[in-house]
Amino acid sequence: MGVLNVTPDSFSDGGQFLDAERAVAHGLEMVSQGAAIIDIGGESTRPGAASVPPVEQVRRVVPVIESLARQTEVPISIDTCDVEVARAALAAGASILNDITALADDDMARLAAESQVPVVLMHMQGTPRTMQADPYYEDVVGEVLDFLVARARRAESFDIPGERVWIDPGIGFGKTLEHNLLLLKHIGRFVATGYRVLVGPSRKRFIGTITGREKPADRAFGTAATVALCVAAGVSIVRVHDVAAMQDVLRVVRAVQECGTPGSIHGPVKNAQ
Ligand code: PMM
Repeated sequence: MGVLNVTPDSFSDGGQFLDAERAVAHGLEMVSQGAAIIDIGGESTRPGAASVPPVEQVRRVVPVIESLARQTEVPISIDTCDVEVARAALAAGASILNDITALADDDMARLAAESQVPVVLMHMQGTPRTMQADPYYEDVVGEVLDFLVARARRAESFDIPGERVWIDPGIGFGKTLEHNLLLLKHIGRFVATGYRVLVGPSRKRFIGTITGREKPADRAFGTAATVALCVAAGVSIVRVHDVAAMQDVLRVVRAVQECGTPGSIHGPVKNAQ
């Protein structure tokens, strides 16, 4: 899943794609690099960010979705927790809902059910404005897992079948460095629920803390490590900025996973140095 933020202030790419034409060009570039989904957002959710009124989000994202949907078959997801934005995005051609509040709003749950689209349920402690103030858990993996399974069951009570529910531990959303690392280390427990798992570690602060890379754009190698771990553990979707680089990571992880299997698409590697 390639990230396309049409915002002036997202932590990694804010301001770069506020112009609709440039946003569309970047979306198409990510498609050409192998993105299987383009995730479009009109509101930054970086720590401390203020919320953006739904009309402004619609103004930012709808022209980009319409244009991309005309030019590519790749599914578009809308990153929003506002039902009005979600409705406008679906009408414009989006076909996946990415809700960082995990369907906190019943109207969003009803919209997901009616429109029969997949929905990403993400865990967050607090709100973007407050979440990094003092995140606290007794058992971060158990609590995030319990929350997501409860929200997935709630989605099913709205007639959203389990196949259309994707769960996401919400890396960086009300989590310390240690919390993020524990969630990644135990991501296999999320996969074991049977729901599809999405993880969004790309260029986030915890990677900068570990590597000393201040600029988000310099965090691709750190991101690659998390993507490799996630894919090896069975995660279905990784939400990333550096699509071409992460596509290489994915190919190599898959080649290792599939080697030695009869009928492997890669075949035997001959004369390897
Ligand atoms: N992270 C961001 C925004 N939206 N959605 C999901 N499902 N999971 C995430 O981890 C996630 C998200 C923040 O990153 P950005 O500012 O680069 O978009």
